[in-house]
Amino acid sequence: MTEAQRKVFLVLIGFILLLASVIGVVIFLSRRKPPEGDVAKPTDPEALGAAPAGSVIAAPAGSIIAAPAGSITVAEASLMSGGQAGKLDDEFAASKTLKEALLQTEKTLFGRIKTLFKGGSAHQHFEALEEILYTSDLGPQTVERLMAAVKTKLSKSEAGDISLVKESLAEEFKLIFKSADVSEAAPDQLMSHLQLSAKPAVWMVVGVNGAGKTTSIGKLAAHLARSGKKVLVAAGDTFRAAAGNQLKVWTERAQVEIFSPDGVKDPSAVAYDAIAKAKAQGYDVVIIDTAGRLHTQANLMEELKKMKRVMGKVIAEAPHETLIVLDANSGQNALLQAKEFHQALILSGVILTKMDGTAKGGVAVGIANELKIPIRLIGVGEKIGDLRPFSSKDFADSILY
Ligand SMILES: Nc1nc2c(ncn2[C@@H]2O[C@H](COP(=O)(O)OP(=O)(O)O)[C@@H](O)[C@H]2O)c(=O)[nH]1
Ligand SMILES: [Mg+2]
Repeated sequence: MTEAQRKVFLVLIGFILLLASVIGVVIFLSRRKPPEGDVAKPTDPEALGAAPAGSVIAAPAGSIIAAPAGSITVAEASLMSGGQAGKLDDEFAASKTLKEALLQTEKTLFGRIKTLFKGGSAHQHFEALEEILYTSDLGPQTVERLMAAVKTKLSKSEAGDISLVKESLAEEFKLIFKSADVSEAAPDQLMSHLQLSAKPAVWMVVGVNGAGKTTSIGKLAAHLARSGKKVLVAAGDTFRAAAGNQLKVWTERAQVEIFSPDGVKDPSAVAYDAIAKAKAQGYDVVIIDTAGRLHTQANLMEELKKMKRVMGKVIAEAPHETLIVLDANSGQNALLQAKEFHQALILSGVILTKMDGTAKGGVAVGIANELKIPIRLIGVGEKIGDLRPFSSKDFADSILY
């Protein structure tokens, strides 16, 4: 090897070594764990499992039901890295106004009355008005009452203009809701008409499957927790295996505690133990979820009656509220359900859900008129903030004016 060849060889070796060390440094840097605080969004479930108890899992609306047991979506995971509270606040804030939520009712029921009376006098359209009311989920008894009121009002007027019809309907609604003890509540007074004075206050939530019990409990629990109450939610729907998981996700979103003992199939036992725990540990409110269906429909009412009796063994006055959840879209069926549950359990109030859907809303008037059970809350969507206090004045205003 000549001197020149030797030099070229050495330079080549030097270059290769330099290249190797540069590659080494690059690999080292790329594999190095980023410093703390740089980790933006943990996405693997293991990491999330280590999240502190009670951390919020705010899933997008609708994803709750579909999520397999214990799983956490990427969207949920991204929230775990911080900003949960902000997201929860967003959910509360982003909700519809009552007027927006009742848009469907306005379109289907009273919107039709408005167009009906665009021309001519109310006298001419009397039959058409009756037909509209009959198809608005009010129930025959309530339609008759309303028609009688309209008739009386119109008998005093030759012209019979639309404002008289509205006036008489509004007045009659007011009377009906008053007789059912529906009180006025400001939009921010969600709980003002629910029993909260006892400690713990025990609320039993009943209704058929799919009505929105679990969802409404989640929303209620979130509002209560937000106002500083210590809340325990009992998983009393032991019939459906998925029910417990769904409730768990909701309680995590609401940042409240769930009582769901493993392997306990007797809903009365769950209710009893939950109330006993709440009493011993200073909880403010216990909300008890229940099944909408058992193996046979006939047994459901007996089971619920038993649950109610058993609750009274821990706290004599419990449950302080027996709330039925009704899907407003189920029309006259909702009225029948309310009747059946009321007969068995003596209901204290109604939560009318899915008013954001194609609900005609008339069922609220029908229930108040026939059963004298107050409508307390309405569900206007699937988000945590989509729960509104029912206000008879707002209800009448938003559909008549
Ligand atoms: N749009 C809308 N959907 C609702 C409302 N309340 C409940 N839901 C939906 O109705 C379905 C049944 O609700 P769930 O709480 O499981 O009913 P449960 O069987 O009575 O416990 C779910 O898909 C909910 O997201 C509401 O106010 N508006
Ligand atoms: Mg449920």
